[in-house]
Amino acid sequence: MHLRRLFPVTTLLLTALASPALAAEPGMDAMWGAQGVKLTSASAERGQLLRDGHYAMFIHWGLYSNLAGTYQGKTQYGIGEWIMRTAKIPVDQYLTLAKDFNPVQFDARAVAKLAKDAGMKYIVITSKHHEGFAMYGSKADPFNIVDATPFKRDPMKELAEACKEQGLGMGFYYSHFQDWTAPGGGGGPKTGADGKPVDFETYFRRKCLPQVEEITTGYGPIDIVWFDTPGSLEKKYAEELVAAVRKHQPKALVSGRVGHNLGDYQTLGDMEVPKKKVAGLWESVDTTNDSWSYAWYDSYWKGPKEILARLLATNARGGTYMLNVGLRGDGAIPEGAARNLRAAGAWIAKYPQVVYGTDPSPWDHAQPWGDVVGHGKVLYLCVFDWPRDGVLRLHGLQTPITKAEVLGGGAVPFTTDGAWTSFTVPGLRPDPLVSVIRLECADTPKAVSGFGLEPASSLNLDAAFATGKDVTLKNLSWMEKFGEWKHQMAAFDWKPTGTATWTVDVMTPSTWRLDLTYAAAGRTVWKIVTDEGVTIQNQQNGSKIFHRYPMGEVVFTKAGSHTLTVSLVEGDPKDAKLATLHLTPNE
Ligand code: JFZ
Repeated sequence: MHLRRLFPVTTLLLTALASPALAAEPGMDAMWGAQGVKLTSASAERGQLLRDGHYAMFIHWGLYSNLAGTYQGKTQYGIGEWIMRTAKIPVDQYLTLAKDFNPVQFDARAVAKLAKDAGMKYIVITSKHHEGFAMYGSKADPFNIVDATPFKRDPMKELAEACKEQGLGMGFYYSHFQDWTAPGGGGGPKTGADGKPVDFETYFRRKCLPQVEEITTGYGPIDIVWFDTPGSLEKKYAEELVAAVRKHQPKALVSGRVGHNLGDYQTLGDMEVPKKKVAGLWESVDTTNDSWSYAWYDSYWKGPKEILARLLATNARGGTYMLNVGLRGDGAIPEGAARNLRAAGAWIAKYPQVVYGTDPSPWDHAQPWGDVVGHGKVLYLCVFDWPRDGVLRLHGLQTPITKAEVLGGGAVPFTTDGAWTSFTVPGLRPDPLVSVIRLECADTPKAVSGFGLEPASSLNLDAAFATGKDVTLKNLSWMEKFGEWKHQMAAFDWKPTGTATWTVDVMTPSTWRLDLTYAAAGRTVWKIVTDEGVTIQNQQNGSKIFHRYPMGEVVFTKAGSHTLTVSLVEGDPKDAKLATLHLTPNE
């Protein structure tokens, strides 16, 4: 199954969920390769921008932006920068798009100002995407914005200057393997204008390496070269590219997607905010809406609270968050993206210490009400769901607290009882977006792993935290619209004796509604048994896409540690994929 190669080694394809029409299309396979990185002390030093900044702007902008998701009157849903593939545009046709590209609304200062107002610390922009069109004045290849369009300006130069003015870092995305319009490039024409075969070596010498030299010499000091989709690129080419970056920009980071473990840091699967802590230097890349590049129909903008939730969750798991904006074909910033980014940025301006230079959470998972980041002996409890009963409960903090306060507000009284700390908080949330409680601890805070179950919050137990027996637990990645990735850990391939078990520390005897999120081929019967012998068994529907179904009621009669064990009673043991167990207070 050639589509396997689309995925990093750690992920597995849910073939049934990928669009079969697109999956079968030539040129879409072999484009993504496994990645991973080794960290050295030099790369650790270069990583300072990621670690301190924690939040960056990604920009996808190219000829595809001008199509805005439509070709010859037909809208193509899915990531817009792949429209040459999704709409099957022939190379000679694609080349002619340049003459209609005139992004006169582009204002580099406005873009840099937006990033600054959003609270972002650097910008990474597409200098050349898979389409092969250089968004800067390239001497190496005429298919570029200065030589092939009526626009004639070099927007990369303008943006590099604007970033400098705003004190922002700057980096270039460069598609080093895929080039769909240059002979010899990955996924590109196999022959030149004369009809003779052109190999990748020729493409690499003629276009790829010279262009990487150009972007690393013509735009002042840059901070990142963001290579992408190494596909079947040979190691020697990745090595040469890294050497070129090191030579011209010794302080710049090279993204892990350069391939062959040669990058300085790791990028998780697109649009992925991990649920469990990830070690090392890494980033999550995400979009303000669904597509990376501008698409006319794509208005599902993430709101300020969702942006902050994804940013803080990424930081809390140990990473940096890079959030994309697709500039329009006329060069303007889409208003929906700008509005939501500014609103999130206004929050960050109020609480900068909660974002920049923070340490990951001492817990390896999020909290039921939000998330936690640290800084030395300080913890910031970022509360997204303010408690309705005036008590915020925290499970598993092992280090004594010396001081607790609402950030920007008053002191917060608290009591501790075993693994639980209870904070008496104001009845009304202090901040309409995310309220922060600042804790000072006697030492660097430590937490016990494991989940607490307290009366005021729902708890979602992800398969990432389950213990499996005679079942496979694995991270699954699939797309719902083309190129729009979803990621979920799941328990599947159930043996007759297979179980998935979660352990929870129950604060008080209590009753809960229990739901399961799963994917399955059809109707499925699950059984959930607690250590106290409570049994829920129920049949619900199943669909190939993950969906949440009610199962039954569960009672814990005693406080303390309990287990919930799930098994499959009826249903296809290969297709039944269990993702999450949800506990909701029964009120
Ligand atoms: C790549 C590009 O193909 C896409 O157009 C966009 O630029 C995105 C940021 O990067 O897509 C990828 C690359 C890697 C993975 C998934 C999509 N991956 O490793 O899961």
